Parts: sequence; structure tokens; C-alpha cells
Amino acid sequence: MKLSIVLSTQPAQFQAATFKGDLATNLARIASLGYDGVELAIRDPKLVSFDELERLVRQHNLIVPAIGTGQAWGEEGLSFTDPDPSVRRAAIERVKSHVPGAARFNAIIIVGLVRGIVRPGVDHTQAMTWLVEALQECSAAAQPAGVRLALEPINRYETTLVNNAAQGLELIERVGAGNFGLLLDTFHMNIEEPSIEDSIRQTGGRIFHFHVADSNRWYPGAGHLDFKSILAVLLATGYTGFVSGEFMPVPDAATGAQNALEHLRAQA
Ligand code: LER
Ligand code: MN
Repeated sequence: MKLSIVLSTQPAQFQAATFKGDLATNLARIASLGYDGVELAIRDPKLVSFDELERLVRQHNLIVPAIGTGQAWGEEGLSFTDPDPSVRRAAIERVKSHVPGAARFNAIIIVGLVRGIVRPGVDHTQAMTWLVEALQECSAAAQPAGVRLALEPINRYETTLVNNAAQGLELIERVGAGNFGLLLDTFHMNIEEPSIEDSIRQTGGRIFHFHVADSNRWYPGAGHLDFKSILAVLLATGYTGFVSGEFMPVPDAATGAQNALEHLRAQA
């Protein structure tokens, strides 16, 4: 099992971006703890020097399995389902602008909250149509570069669009692109799935990436999720990707990351 952990390249409000702040220091810390990879949360590729990023990542022998895009929503309000077409267009162009960076690292592009939240009064069917069209355009743009996109079902308190794996699988059918799949996150699954294990089995080969946090969104081992069972089922689907820590920096990022690593390695 390959383990990674989320690191934000910019300041971010999102609480579960475990590592934030100085890039070089954090990459050194993540590598020294024994992680195989680092998942990068990047608000806008324009704000990042990919040469410098690649140099630091390689220096520490880390792999970048995925790039998170949610800060375009969290910090700038961009979304695929905003009623304003110029905001939707900006969100699509932003996600497409991640393709060269993702191709460089052979990383998956994550579509989390950049899909939007659908405010009361906005028609859900219309929002789903906008979402499908945006995902088709982004998947088509990523395909020639060999880049894959993964949509993350997110719990009901953060969005009303695609809360569970079954809805994610329906969306995959509608988008109809071979490079489009799902990112499953144990924190959201604990809230939304009738059975975490059954949903992992049903998603099977369409699991492109996997986030872990415990039930309280602290490090795995700090809550009541059964990671021995969850990881056994995940690996039994044939999943060969990364298991990526995305949890609150409790009691601090390094201690949480170390506790997570020890707990996960002891389970699988
Ligand atoms: C991002 O990966 C995530 O899990 C969401 O909760 C973002 O708000
Ligand atoms: Mn997540």
C-alpha cells in the first residue's frame, strides 16, 4: 500500500489540508516520516513554479499521485454549477489548466467542491446537466495528455451534488469518458454510505484515488472507522493507487501524519 498526504501549496481555509505553509520544509517532513507521496492542493497552477516543485518533490523521492483543485471554490468561488455562465467557464478553464502540471507528475486531477453546491432555488437537474457538460469538456481536454480526472462524492453538509458512491457511478455513466472516475473519501463515506465496504466493492475499478480520515476527520486511528476492514476491501478491488491522508492537523500536522502512517501500516 502506497501512502501519501495532502499538502497545500498556498494558504488555504480548508481545515483538512493537513500540511500548509513552507513547501520545502513540509516536503522534507513528509518524506522523513516515511510517506511515499504527496498530494498537492493547488488553487491555480499559475501561482506555482512547477520546475521548483518538481525539483523539491524529486529531491525527496516523493510521488505526486493527485492534484486537488478545491481551493478555486474555497478561495475564489469558482464552480461548474454557478448560475453565472462566466463563473462556470472560469471554473472549467481552471480545471483544464491543471492538465500540464498533472501530466508532468502523472497525477490525477481531483474534482471536489469546484463542482459547486447548488444553492436553494437553483434547479438541481439543470445543475447536473452543467456538471456533466463541464466534466465531459475537462475529461476530453485531459485525455490526449493521458491525465485522469476523479470526482469526489462529498457529504451533504458541504454540497447537494453527488454525495455518495452510487450517485458518482451514475455520473460516470452520463459523462461517458474512460479517463473519468471517482475519488472515495472515508470521512464523507462514514456520513453518506449505508456500508463503506459495500460501496467500495461496488465502485471497484472506477476508484481512481482514495482519501483517508477517521470519523472525526482526525488522523486514521483517532476515531471509530475500521481501517483494517476498509483497506482489505479496497485492495481486494485490485486498487493499486495511493491511500492519501486528508485530515485535520491534530494535535499538529506532523504528529497526526505520523500517527496516521503507523495506524495504516499496522492495518494492511
Ligand atoms: C476534499 O478532498 C474534501 O474531502 C472536501 O471535504 C473538501 O471540502
Ligand atoms: Mn477528500
